[in-house]
Amino acid sequence: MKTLKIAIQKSGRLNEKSVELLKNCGLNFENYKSSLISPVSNFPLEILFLRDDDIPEYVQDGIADLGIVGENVIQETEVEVSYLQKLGFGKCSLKIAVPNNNSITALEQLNGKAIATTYPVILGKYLAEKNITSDIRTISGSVEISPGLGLSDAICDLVSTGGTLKSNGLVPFADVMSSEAVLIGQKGSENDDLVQELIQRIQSVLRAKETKYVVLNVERKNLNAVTALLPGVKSPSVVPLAEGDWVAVHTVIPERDFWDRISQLKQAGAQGIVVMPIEKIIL
Ligand code: PRT
Ligand code: ZN
Repeated sequence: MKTLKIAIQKSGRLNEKSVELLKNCGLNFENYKSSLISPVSNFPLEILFLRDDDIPEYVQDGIADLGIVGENVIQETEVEVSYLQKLGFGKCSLKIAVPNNNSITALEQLNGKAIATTYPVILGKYLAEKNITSDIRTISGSVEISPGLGLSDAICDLVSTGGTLKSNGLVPFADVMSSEAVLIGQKGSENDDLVQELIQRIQSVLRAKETKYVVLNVERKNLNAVTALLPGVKSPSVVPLAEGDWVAVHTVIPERDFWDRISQLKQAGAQGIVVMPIEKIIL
């Protein structure tokens, strides 16, 4: 039987979440820091641990069938791969930032200015689209210190909390792209049954993460008011309680409007609300 290969980051910001996602998909594998390849014992899959920069090309060239990597790296390496699934972690944005004592307020003022970055391809396309001609200086790291050293007038780098920019006296000036970790596959791999099976497992884990399982008690006379607030996977389950007029309602609600929903439910007469994490939702 065919064995798939999935490439994930060996160490760094995406490693832990990538391993966690695959483990939550029920895949059994060892995660030794020293290993470069780890077989999965209960699915025809091998995990390759690589530098993130190498992952897009490995997938494009078929050395790995699948990969988990930031969209920023995929776009910078300009590979031909299929985007299979956004994964909701590793979120950041690629921004142009300038020193906070700088007078640059409009994009056109970047004409003729030096911008240091590790993302020359993405930045080059962005500036070309805006008809701006800057001097793009490609450096391999610590981009944020280059204006202070007099090496550039601006930088273009990834930002998540903004702390690095701030502590280097820089302010974000323009959003070039937003990025998150994605599952990519070799072109056409989406038609493979095993790949489909894995995508479905990943989707069931992601869906579960976005929702909470809620059990609550309500008096029958308030049931309609309470169920009107509950979406459920289809509709909520209603279970009679031993005590006469009361029922227990079981349902799932989206994590994002969780606290709003809970207070609305209480107002509508819900009591004894128990909220639990969900492991998987298989539709
Ligand atoms: O060793 P390897 O080559 O595999 O890893 P790497 O060092 O190239 O990448 P790594 O582990 O730093 O990041 C992997 C991926 O995480 C990136 O390609 C992005 O898709 C994603 N990601 C999410 C980030 C950030 N957030 C991020 N904040 N990657 C880098 N940063 C850096 C940024 O470059 C800057 O130096 O963090 C600093 C800014 O962070 P804040 O929080 O101060 O804004
Ligand atoms: Zn890297």
